Amino acid sequence: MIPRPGNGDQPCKPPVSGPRILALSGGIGGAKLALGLYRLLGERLTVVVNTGDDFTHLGLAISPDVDTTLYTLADLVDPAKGWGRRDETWTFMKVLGELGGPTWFNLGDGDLALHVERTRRLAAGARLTDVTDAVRQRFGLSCRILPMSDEPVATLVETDIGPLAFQEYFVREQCRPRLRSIRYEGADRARVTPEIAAAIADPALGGIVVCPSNPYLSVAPILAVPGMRELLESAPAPVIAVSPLVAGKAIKGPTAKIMDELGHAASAATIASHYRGLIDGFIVDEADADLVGTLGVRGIAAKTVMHDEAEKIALAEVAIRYCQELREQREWVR
Ligand code: FO1
Repeated sequence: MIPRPGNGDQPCKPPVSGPRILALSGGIGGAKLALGLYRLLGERLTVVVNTGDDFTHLGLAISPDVDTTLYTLADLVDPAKGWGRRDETWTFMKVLGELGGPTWFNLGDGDLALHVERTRRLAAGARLTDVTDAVRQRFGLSCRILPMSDEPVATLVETDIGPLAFQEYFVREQCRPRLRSIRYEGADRARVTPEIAAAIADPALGGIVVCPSNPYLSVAPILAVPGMRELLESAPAPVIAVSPLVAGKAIKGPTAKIMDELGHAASAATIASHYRGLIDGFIVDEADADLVGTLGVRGIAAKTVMHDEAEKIALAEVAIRYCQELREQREWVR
């Protein structure tokens, strides 16, 4: 029985015992499900986060997906944008613009402090894993938030206007250029961190949930870290994924557009086959319920669109239960 979140003034207090869940996530979409999982699991949740979007900007080490996860789980995120901090002020960007500096990537004043502090600690020799964990503790979060690797990996896209770094493509060019290919520079030199290896091998692990993040831009960089996919495939728990597409359309972001440009049919079925060999079960949206049984992998249908916290918790509950069911049936043994 999964504990229900608290009502009214009663905060949700997840029990400390019970199976652990490991989630793989990118930015905004993935963090929504991660929040639902966090409400139900507390310290029994570990989130492995994409760092392929990371870059150095204005001399600062920026880790957008790590920060989106931290801010979302700590209830600090800007609810309208889904990234950055709520109640942010923008004096730095205003003055930067007045000075003729680059303003295409928006850094709020409060957010800026995190980038400055991360840059300072990394320059002093700290690992991104430890810097992230220090911020996680400062934010009062009990779950673990683990960058996919401590070595830099950069998602680069080949487009019809030439090669672009991820944030140039995503933010500066607003995903308008046609995508030809994607590569994850530095992935061959990246290593799985001891924290991630231990979390995957944990005998108390009840399931691995691939969040509804972009499979090509957000989840693929995580899987490109040498040894990561093999560790996940041999984990002592089932691996499930949640489709980021609903009736062939992305809730947010360029997933459907880039699938089309890469020559893949934009459907949940394509994503299920993209994850084939890794996953033991796939959750499609209720609008795609007719695809269950045709996916080439076990699947169920559920409401995957998450407008509010109740819907995030509801989907998290479905994902946890599905892991439990697969585990009980031992159907996940490949
Ligand atoms: N997304 C935008 O669309 N425009 C921005 O100016 C922007 C700035 C930004 C700053 C810090 C941060 O942590 C995230 C930021 N994002 C911005 C979001 C980010 O580009 C994307 O959400 C991810 O990289 C994709 O998951």
